[in-house]
Amino acid sequence: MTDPRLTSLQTAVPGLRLSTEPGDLEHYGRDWTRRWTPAPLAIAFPADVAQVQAVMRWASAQGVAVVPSGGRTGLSGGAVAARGELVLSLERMNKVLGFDPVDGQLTVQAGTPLQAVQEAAQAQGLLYPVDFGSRGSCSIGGNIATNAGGIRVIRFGNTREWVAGLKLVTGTGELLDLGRGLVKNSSGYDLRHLAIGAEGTLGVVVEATLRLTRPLPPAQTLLLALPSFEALMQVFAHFRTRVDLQAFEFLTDVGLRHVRAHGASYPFDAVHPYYVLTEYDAADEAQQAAGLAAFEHCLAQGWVVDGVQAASEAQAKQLWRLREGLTESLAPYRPYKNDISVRIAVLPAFLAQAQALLAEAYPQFEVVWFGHIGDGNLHINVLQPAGVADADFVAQCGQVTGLLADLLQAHGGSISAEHGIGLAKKDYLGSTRSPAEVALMRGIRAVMDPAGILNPGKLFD
Ligand code: 2HG
Ligand code: ZN
Repeated sequence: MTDPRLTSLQTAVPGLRLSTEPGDLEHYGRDWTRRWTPAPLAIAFPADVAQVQAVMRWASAQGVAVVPSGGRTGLSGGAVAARGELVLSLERMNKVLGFDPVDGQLTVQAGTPLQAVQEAAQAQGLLYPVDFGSRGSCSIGGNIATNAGGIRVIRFGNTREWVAGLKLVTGTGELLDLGRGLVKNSSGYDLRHLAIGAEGTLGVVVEATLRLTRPLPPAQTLLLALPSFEALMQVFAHFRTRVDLQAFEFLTDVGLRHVRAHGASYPFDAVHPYYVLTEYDAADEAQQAAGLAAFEHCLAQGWVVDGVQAASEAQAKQLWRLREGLTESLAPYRPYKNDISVRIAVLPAFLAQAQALLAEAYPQFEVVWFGHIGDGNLHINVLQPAGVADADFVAQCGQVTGLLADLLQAHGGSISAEHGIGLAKKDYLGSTRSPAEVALMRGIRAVMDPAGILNPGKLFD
């Protein structure tokens, strides 16, 4: 029998597409974490902003919790619906609405996949520079909700830097037109930036106006093999001052083993403890020579023991697979993820302590480190061994995360660099944000969502 709330929703929003198909509940109720059992009330697929507003007005009147939903590639449970929520999928709102050649700004609906945004920019001879492995599946609305980072932050910053305008539907169904593409606007609080990274707790992102930039110059892609983490920091310090970096990513032999087992090809004969995948501007001979000189210097210092330059775009893609294939290759182990950041200057000191902590805490678990070293952002994936029960594994990892959170606090770092707090990290929010900050966040949330229906239980309770 149909839930009477859905009959009421259908009456309140005529023409709204709704699904209660078991396959849809399962699919739209989860994200890439695979840790919570999906149990949404139903999935709503609004066709336009007016329908989103009508759904939110209805939900706030009825007290029904709503989970805004993009590509659900999140890794913190921010888009999980495990408690009878209505999932509000932006998937049908996936159109590029327009491009202004004078402003160089692209306006898209929130459900547009990141890759489609990048392609629309490219079609205008420009670049939307935020980029990461899930580009084909994630949506721009989700990117905005988590202030997503990725592999080009070192050059271009996070999603936040590129959002010139944002349309947001609040918990009461009000439509806010924030920023409006203005370059200058000194007229009080910039609510746009509150919504960015709010994980759908302050409103539903329905439309974004994005800044674009000039395409990147031709790059040299280089995979380096390194003997130690100390060498990694030396190589980074050397390269960043001699070339214009487009990316500087690292992984270890442990991650390499998984990604190779998953089909990525490996260019070296021997296996090494650390790897860097870097890209830097190589538009002319001078830039190419600077890159080569940096490489040779690192080799001479013993910071690098081997290296391979991509000779073609196809080879560059192969090298990138070693880094971008990591998340997928680890997924079968249902890893417990930490996504942490510290200031780059603090990284060596923090890492020495963090590595010691994790080695002691997880002697029996496999731990895979990788990430965006140039942003001070490390990803730690703890693999769940066969035979260890879910609850035991999560409890143990949660306890270690508490210790890691203390260490991060001591070093002024963050418990979530780019994946968001969601459900997974909310117990540790206090290590990164002060009680006064959290109290203010609660107050802001209560103002923008007085009925408490927007993604409840996410970020904080
Ligand atoms: C990446 O950098 C993503 O590849 C995912 O942020 C990280 O799977 C992870 O832990
Ligand atoms: Zn990342």
